Amino acid sequence: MEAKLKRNFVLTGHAQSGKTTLSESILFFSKASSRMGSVAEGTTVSDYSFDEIERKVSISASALTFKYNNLQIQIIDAPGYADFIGEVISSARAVDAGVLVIDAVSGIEVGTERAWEILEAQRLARIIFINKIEKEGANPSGVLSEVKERFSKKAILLESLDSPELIEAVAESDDKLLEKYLETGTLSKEEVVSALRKAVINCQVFPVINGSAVSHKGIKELIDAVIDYFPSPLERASLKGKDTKTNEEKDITISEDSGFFAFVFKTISDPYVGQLTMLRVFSGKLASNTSFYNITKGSKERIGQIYILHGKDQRAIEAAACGDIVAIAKLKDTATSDTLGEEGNSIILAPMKFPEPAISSSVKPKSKQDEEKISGSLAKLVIEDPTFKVSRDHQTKELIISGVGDLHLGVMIGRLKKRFNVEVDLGTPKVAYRETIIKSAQVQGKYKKQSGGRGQYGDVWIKVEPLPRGGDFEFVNDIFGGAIPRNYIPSVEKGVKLAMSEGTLSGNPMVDIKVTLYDGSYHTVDSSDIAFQIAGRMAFRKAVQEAGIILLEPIMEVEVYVPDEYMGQITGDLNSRRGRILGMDTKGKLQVVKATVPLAEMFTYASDLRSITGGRGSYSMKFSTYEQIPQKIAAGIIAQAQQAKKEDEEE
Ligand SMILES: Nc1nc2c(ncn2[C@@H]2O[C@H](COP(=O)(O)OP(=O)(O)O)[C@@H](O)[C@H]2O)c(=O)[nH]1
Ligand SMILES: [Mg+2]
Repeated sequence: MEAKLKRNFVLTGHAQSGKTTLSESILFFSKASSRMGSVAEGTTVSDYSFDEIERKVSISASALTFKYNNLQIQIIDAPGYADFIGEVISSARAVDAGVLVIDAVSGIEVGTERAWEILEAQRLARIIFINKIEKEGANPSGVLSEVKERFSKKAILLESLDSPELIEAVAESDDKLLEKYLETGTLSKEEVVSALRKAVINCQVFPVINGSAVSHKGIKELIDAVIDYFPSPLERASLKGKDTKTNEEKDITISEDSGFFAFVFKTISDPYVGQLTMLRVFSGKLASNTSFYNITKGSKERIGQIYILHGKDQRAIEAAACGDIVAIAKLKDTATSDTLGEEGNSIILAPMKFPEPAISSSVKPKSKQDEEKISGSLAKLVIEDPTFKVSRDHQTKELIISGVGDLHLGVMIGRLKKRFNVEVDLGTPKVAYRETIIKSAQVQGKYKKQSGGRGQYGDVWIKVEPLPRGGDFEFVNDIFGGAIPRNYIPSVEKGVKLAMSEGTLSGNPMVDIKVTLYDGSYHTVDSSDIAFQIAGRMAFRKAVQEAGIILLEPIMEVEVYVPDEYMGQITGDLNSRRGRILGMDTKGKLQVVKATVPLAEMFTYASDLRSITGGRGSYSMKFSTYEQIPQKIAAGIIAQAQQAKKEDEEE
């Protein structure tokens, strides 16, 4: 199928706004399904996995593919809960546009904002669907005003093409049209449609549609708008990549006839075929049973059958073409965030950035059999979910799992049991503290053992520098003139990474550090991979000591909804939790307090809020950033960690 006949978009928004139900309604309307499934009954095409059916919420993004009026439409239905935000981040990298679903009763919620930000970051064309308009208390016009105020004045109700507001907005996006409009006072229908299409693609107008997924209102309008105004894969926002040879930014050519170019946005596991790698083809074509070049890894990989997905159904296709979102089974070397193409191409797309896990918990296998299987099973879960991490506490030797929130960890434990038959006891969740540095330092790390027999020799000079929050880790090789042979550079990086994961002050991993390897020396006989790993680790440990270490803690963005009379108590309570009040707002009959609060202070919030408000308050929470822990509290955490370490050594 020609790329101009394809449309794809992500369905995104706050949890419970009706995205999955809307996807069912779209499938039903376009005759891709003969009956409409329901989330409550666990019969939707999109929420097909056992955990989604059990919990009645979307957990993983799933792809839906169908034909409508000779067009191929692909939808990714993304989950709305903050704990699964990683799915929205990756879905946004697979599509050309987004439909933002907002509940007409609740209006803009935390998840709505986050979804908007993610779509904005990829400059994706957007349609806003205000859902549940048939429900009591629905206020679509109020929601629209809120959208205009908080997101964009260019959010415009798509009621009729003669609405003066729409015509004006469209005219403003094009000088020639504006001139004609000012002169004649009108524009033809064709002019409005084609200019609106351009404006939507350029994010100058965001059409708004009112509707109801359960009573099939606004569904035809939505599908028509997707076809008329969303970009085809050839018209999407331009894509920029980095040339790995020159480090220059380059535009990606998007066309059906140029070389194959794709991005791996997700890896999922299927009970029958095993690991499925999901990719978006941006350019060119890839046939089944051939091979591609993994540009990120610099290696060629053979492939078998390519599939196009529709919920849990996999349809074998001969080839994946420009614009398609497809899956390939059992790839060996290809991972999420890799860029794929043809040999000789050196341009890669930026890897995805996911939130650091904010919450950790120890896991203890229940039986001997569980113990044998746990590491392998956890490793598989990590491959599928870039926001899920597994580590070992260096002091207690316990296995630690970390994730975005407690719901996230709960889902992972459920998967361990159901998919791998591994049962564990979960410890009390703990805050995932991090360490970082405050200034830069340059040091030498030298590992030398040259007394009799074959020796060991590795010598490196590195510079460490603080990165902004969320910067994670960067390793720069600045070696000139072969001071260290090329093959030992990855060894140094490995040693540095190991030291980073061990932490220094409190045993928590270090983050947001740039390490530049700029000098060193080697010995033709005694140098080895291991020697350079040790030297890298030594250098890093020394460098961070000189660079000043601080402790970081996760800070959450919290929204509390309460009746007016509790406002005083609620803000007082948030203050006592080291919270910072950002603002207050009214939503229907409720007051909304927005604040940032350290996660460490929020563990008992659900029950505390219940007792303050007699069950009338509710709240939502999402990870915001890591910030430095106040000195006094940090001192306590460090003392505790060192005590634990001491006890451990005495044992
Ligand atoms: N009244 C009403 N309820 C809806 C509508 N769309 C979805 N719902 C309900 O809202 C809840 C959440 O729906 P779901 O599709 O799972 O939302 P998602 O989390 O955004 O995918 C379910 O109970 C749906 O039945 C609608 O148009 N009107
Ligand atoms: Mg859903």
